[in-house]
Amino acid sequence: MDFEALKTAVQKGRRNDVTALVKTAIEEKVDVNDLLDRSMIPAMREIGDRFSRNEAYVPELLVAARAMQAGLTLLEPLIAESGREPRGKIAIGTVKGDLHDIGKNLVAIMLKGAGYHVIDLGVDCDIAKYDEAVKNGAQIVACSSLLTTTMPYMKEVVEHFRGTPVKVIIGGAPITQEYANEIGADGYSSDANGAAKLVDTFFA
Ligand code: B1M
Repeated sequence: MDFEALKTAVQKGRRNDVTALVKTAIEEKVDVNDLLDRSMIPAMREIGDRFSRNEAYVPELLVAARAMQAGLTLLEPLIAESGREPRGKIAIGTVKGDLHDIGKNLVAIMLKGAGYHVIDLGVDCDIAKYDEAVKNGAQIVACSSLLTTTMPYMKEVVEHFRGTPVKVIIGGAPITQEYANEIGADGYSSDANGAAKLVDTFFA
């Protein structure tokens, strides 16, 4: 199995190549963990790092994510059979009153790419939605906001989960580390790849 070829195909967003390589790997009974850990997850990490350094842009991240998803769809039954446990369960949603979801979707993609089980709550999420996800096992709640008018809702979410084991992390264009500190959030990231790295710190 050519792990480098698969990695490159994911990074370049060559969905058909990814599909063909993963199908061949399945036929050759390559270990699904090797496919993920030696090829596909590092591919997403590297493009995420380039995105963080402004060396790759949203469209490149999106095509890579689409190619990654094509591979993951083929691997899903094998992942289930292999008993591979997700690294943790993360609920993500854009906060109440806010309908922007492009950044939130990128964060969800990077988290999935990093091996987490992601519960995507969509947009306009109130506390009840985050709560429901926590009842379904989410250990971390990730909130996204793009509007200065919806930022304050993050404070309500943070206060709601204060004193519980649930960690609340936040991000979005108007959000800063200072704001995260001010409202007592457990973490902040300015971009999607950073969000995956931030989540890693809770499971280290
Ligand atoms: Co809206 N919009 N919009 N909009 N929109 C902004 C945000 C705005 C800055 C434009 C402007 O005026 N210059 C402005 C907000 C101003 C402010 O609050 N001060 C604005 C406005 C005012 C509005 C409306 C109110 C307009 C109106 O109707 N009058 C309205 C609000 C609707 C609502 O939400 N209730 C509105 C609507 C829309 C569209 C529907 C048309 C569309 C959204 C489509 C969609 O998301 N499906 C839209 C868009 C596209 C934008 C802009 C142009 C682009 C946003 C975007 O997708 N960026 C935006 C202007 C801009 O940002 N230049 C704007 C790309 C995306 C990859 O970046 O979301 O920042 P971003 O995500 C990043 C990071 O922030 C981070 O990671 C991502 C990847 O690196 N991140 C996280 C995000 N979430 C995270 C969560 C984490 C961690 C990191 O958790 C831990």
